[in-house]
Amino acid sequence: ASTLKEAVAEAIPKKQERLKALKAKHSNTSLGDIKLDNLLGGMRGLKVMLWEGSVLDAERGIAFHGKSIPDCEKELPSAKDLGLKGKEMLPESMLWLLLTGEVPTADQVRGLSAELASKGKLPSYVEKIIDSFPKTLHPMTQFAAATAALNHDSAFSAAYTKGIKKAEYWSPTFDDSIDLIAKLPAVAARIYYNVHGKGDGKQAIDPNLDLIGNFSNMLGYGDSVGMTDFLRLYIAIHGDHEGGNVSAHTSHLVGSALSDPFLSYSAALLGLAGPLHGLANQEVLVWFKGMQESIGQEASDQQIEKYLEDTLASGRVVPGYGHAVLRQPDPRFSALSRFYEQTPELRDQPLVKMVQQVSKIAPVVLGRSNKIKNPFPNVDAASGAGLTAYGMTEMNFYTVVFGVSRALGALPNLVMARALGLPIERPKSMSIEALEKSLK
Ligand code: FCX
Repeated sequence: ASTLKEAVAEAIPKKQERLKALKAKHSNTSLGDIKLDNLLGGMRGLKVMLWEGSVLDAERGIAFHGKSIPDCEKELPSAKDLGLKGKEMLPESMLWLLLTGEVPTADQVRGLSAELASKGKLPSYVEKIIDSFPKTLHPMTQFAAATAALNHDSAFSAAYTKGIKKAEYWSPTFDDSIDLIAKLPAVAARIYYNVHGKGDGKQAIDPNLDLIGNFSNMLGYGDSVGMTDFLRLYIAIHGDHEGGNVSAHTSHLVGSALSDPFLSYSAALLGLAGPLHGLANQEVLVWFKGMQESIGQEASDQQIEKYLEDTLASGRVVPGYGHAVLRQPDPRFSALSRFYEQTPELRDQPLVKMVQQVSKIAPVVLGRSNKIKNPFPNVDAASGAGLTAYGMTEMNFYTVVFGVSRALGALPNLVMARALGLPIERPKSMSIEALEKSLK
């Protein structure tokens, strides 16, 4: 296949066959019991959703079609492989892997980058909508609203209105998804310019650059190979984290009503904007700043330990630590830490050093609590420090960068859900009275 769409078209019939075989053999096979604890406990652990891109293991962390982050770093075409400045894997390569299960060639990725560049410019009505937002409106709210507004030109919506057949749903869903992935950097950069005055808010997209090379230019960091490469790694590894997390599940749920990809992903962004999910990367920096003000930049291990204890005693969460599924340090955290250690200009940055120092002390303090199930750092503990070190000090923009990334996982899943004909989601809810009656 020379294009991603052709590769997806080849992958779909094989998946349809495998699903058909599973259904034929196992439609009534149990995947586990539902306990009251599951119902009251945010449905943790219940296997109730099909999600093709990645699987999260509590001990080993994320695997994208079976490939760990270090595997992807080795195998996926990187900036270097495409002759660009930098060396990190490209989010386009990750997108190809997530959609098809295959590692693309450098040429395939080059073609995808060019396609994304050709679709990256915003229609002027969306620019006007973004420009009309008050600067004080949180960038995530702006991001979600602008993303929803892009559905004005949705291919899926138009095709559905015309009466497209169910077997063909995936095709305009794919077209919208690529269109949205191409435009998210421009939406984000326009918001960054309006709120923080950096970059130029215009979209001078270079057709020979990759998605993140162009994103970095639009944000005003294009001259920094370090920042551009950091963003590539950041965006590649934040893309997918199986289906049950709030943003991924939201896009799946909203998409199951056949809302188009722009609406589905806008909803996902609103979930990502919550402090227990994507906003945690902003919260981590707020927490670090508070700590620095309270105990200084060169704090000792004992002072940090005490600060962590005080945070817990005050009833707040320590942002960047804990996870609903993981029971080991997050491999995404480890990947960012490795990047910091291997990058001389970052290694000695105060905030980067603090991230590393806290990541050794916090698991001990959190581990003493008998309720916290995972005392280890998650990705958000590390991500803001690199952005800050490269000059992006505006914490309320960090979740937007996460939001540019999560589309790489959420949108392929919408394409697959439609290719596999998955139905509208409609789990059963229970009232206390209904539970009392049925559990007697
Ligand atoms: N600090 C303090 N308390 C914590 C904690 C933390 N980092 N992590 C968990 N706990 C508490 C929970 O608040 C809960 O307390 P409660 O019983 O009084 O309500 C108890 O420990 C049990 O929670 P647990 O089962 O370990 O964790 P959950 O699955 O309920 O929640 C999150 C998982 C991630 C929400 C939780 O660990 C947390 O709030 N962490 C801080 C916020 C954060 O970093 N979120 C980002 C996660 C992720 F990587 C992402 O989505 O980006």
